[in-house]
Amino acid sequence: MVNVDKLIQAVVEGDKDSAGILAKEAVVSGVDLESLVEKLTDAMRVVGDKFERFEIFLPEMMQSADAMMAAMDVIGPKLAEGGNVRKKGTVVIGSAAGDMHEIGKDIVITVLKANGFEIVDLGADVDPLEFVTKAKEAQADIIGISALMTTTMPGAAEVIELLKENGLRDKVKVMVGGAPTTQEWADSIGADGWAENASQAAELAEKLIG
Ligand code: HCB
Repeated sequence: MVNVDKLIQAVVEGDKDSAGILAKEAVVSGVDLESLVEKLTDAMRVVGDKFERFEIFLPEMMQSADAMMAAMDVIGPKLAEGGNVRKKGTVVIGSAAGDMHEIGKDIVITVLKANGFEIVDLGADVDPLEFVTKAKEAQADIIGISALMTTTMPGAAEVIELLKENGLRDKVKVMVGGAPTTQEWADSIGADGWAENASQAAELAEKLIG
């Protein structure tokens, strides 16, 4: 019987080696991987809350990020297996300007790929104009923007303004997400959709391409 609680604990405590081993056990045991990823995402929120309360500091938050990435290195490929092979559309995705957080974006990418989307991953700290240029080049259906900080959320609004300025707003849908974001904020900047997690992002992407 796999111990999901131990895996969560390893991520919260930043124990990268145990996280990798426990993730392998979880994958072999056949647990539902999407719900496992959601539990691990909640674990990262616990880490963030501890950081905010000064119970842990940047090095510990980095260790937890490493442990989460070690777990995702194992879980991600399995999650992507058996995905829908029929191409549904192209998504250009990245983290907003100034934002180095990538774990959530990478999970969204894995789930989108498993659901038949082609991905152009722009990485982290993406300039608003780059989103627009790359979306045009790739003839993308959707731009996905991940913002993990209140200070980087305005970058998403800039992408939408640039799409308008370049006459592309009606050609490319914009979906946004990231821990501090909300549906209300997404509506306020004129995004086409907001997703709370990776499974919702995949559902939303399908809806957006009709
Ligand atoms: Co970071 N950090 N961090 N951090 N960090 C946060 C985000 C805080 C909330 C922590 C806190 O104070 N409570 C905070 C931001 C506060 C704010 O906005 N006001 C913060 C801060 C302050 C900072 C630094 C400034 C710290 C410092 O240097 N003093 C610094 C900023 C660096 C920068 O970006 N310029 C920093 C650095 C780091 C690292 C490097 C240690 C590490 C990132 C490692 C990496 O990504 N390679 C890190 C981490 C890990 C976090 C927390 C703990 C977890 C983030 C994470 O990976 N979550 C985070 C706390 C939190 O989020 N509450 C904390 C797990 C993923 C799976 O969840 O929400 O990202 P997610 O993604 C979900 C979901 O949102 C959705 O689907 C995903 C999968 O389910 N989704 C989308 C995401 N993107 C989407 C896009 C779409 O289109 C659709 C859906």
